[in-house]
Amino acid sequence: MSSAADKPHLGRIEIRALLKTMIRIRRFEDKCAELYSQQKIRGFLHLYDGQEAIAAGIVPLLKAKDRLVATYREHGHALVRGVPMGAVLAEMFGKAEGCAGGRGGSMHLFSKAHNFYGGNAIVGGGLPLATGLALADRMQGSEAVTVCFFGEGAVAEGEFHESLNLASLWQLPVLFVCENNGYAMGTALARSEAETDI
Ligand SMILES: Cc1ncc(C[n+]2csc(CCOP(=O)(O)OP(=O)(O)O)c2C)c(N)n1
Repeated sequence: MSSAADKPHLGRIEIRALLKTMIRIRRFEDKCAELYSQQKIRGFLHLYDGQEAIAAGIVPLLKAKDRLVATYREHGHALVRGVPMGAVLAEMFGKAEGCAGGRGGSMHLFSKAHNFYGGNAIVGGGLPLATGLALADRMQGSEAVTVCFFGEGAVAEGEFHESLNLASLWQLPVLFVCENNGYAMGTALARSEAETDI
């Protein structure tokens, strides 16, 4: 049970900054949707509408050395992490100036300079990647933390259980963030998961 005292107390400046970040993501997604319907962006395009608060709230808390792993719904995470908007958009167009050299597209944004490890199209695929990054940091004596965003659809994958087990067993510096939007793409939670209390 959480009480009012447990809730974070944000001032006007912090609240405005959070809202500004959320609106920046939404405006970007709106533009992507427009360009996609004009067939200027090709391939797949998964938007982050309605989930902006998650990236806006968590990503700014990371330090530069920390690492971020996301899913194919990752435009917002990349923007908040500081990947330049032009480099993200160029990636959608498959241009060499894109953050992944134009080879990844919407689902595979990547930026070593920002410790941004995707953009992963495989559901659950980011979890072992994040666990491995955290293990590498541990072995190298780094204090970096890896944050791994994933959808609740990944909970049905074996990789989810393997990754959380190892991360817990070895006490690895990885933070798993489940973005539960109630649907694994078009499949409602109760139709795909025996346990709906994610
Ligand atoms: C290993 C794997 N199995 C199946 C798919 C096909 N697939 C694409 S999205 C999706 C649902 C993912 O749901 P969730 O993780 O909750 O993400 P969201 O609904 O937010 O997109 C599936 C099954 C895939 N990309 N990878």
